Amino acid sequence: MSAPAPPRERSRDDLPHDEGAHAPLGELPDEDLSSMLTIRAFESALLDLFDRGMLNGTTHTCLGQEYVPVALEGLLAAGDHVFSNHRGHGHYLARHRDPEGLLAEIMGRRGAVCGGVGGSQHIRRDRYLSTGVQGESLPVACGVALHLKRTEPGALACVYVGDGTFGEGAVYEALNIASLWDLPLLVVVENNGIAQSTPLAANMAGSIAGRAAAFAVEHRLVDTVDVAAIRRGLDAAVRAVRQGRPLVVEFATHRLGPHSKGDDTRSAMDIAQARAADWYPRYAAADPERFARLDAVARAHIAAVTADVVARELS
Ligand SMILES: Cc1ncc(C[n+]2csc(CCOP(=O)(O)OP(=O)(O)O)c2C)c(N)n1
Ligand SMILES: [Mg+2]
Repeated sequence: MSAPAPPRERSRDDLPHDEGAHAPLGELPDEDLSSMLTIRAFESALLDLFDRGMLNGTTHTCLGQEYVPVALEGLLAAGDHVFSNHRGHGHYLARHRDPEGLLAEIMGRRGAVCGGVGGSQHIRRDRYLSTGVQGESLPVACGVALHLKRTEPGALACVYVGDGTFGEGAVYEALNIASLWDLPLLVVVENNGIAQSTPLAANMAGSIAGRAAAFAVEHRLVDTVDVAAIRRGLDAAVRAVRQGRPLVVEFATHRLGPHSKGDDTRSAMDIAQARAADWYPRYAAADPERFARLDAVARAHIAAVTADVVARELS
């Protein structure tokens, strides 16, 4: 008996890809644009709090990548599980829309989501769990996906990982089992081309697509910031995940800021490229009046949340 053929490697043609900064964007409800703007305002506020010496430790912002969890949120159901990583503020805010609880968590103030003991990277709320340990969530998500398959068919486990995390062995054990057991596992790779200070080209032989194919797992590449197009393009594949066809979705994305604080080793050209790919000016240009209105609301909301949380007692 011959082995089943692995799925073909997906090309950039599988989903609408970026036609450039002036291509028209698909219709996006206010709610989704507000979600992206809230994440940006939240992380900008965090950086400001750091500058004022009001936060301890470090932070890993997702500035530039906010559209990824917002796009996913439109494809996820309430009963799905979401597993996040060290760069998880956007994942949490897209899922729970709770800047207050998250900021209180980061600052260890009253009202914190996890009593202030988890901080930015270790959050658990309902079916949402994050970890700062790279790759740790993949095997855990596999177990959850198996449980969902048995007890809540149609629900899935979604895991966010970075490109660098694709170097962790646990990722491959998880892909192997997910494929073998037809688990409803959705792996979202935020490929920003760098892991801390190591560019992708220096740490990955082959490709993310090729590695998924090695386990007969479907792979899709998303190379656009157009949230409506992303959702349209992924809809059928995410439905298939719910029926037990695991999927790796690779977002070609960019982080605007450093890895965490003060550790940006990228060249000026790389940083300029990340800025040029930013969704924010693109959405601003697409509908200036609506964008300015929603952005002002998001900033005012985060400013009010910040003033409130900062004034609270420690948790
Ligand atoms: C097991 C483990 N090794 C190392 C680290 C330190 N570390 C935190 S994030 C990171 C790089 C992650 O890169 P990537 O997966 O590409 O995600 P990105 O930061 O680009 O979002 C490293 C090495 C860690 N948290 N866990
Ligand atoms: Mg990375």
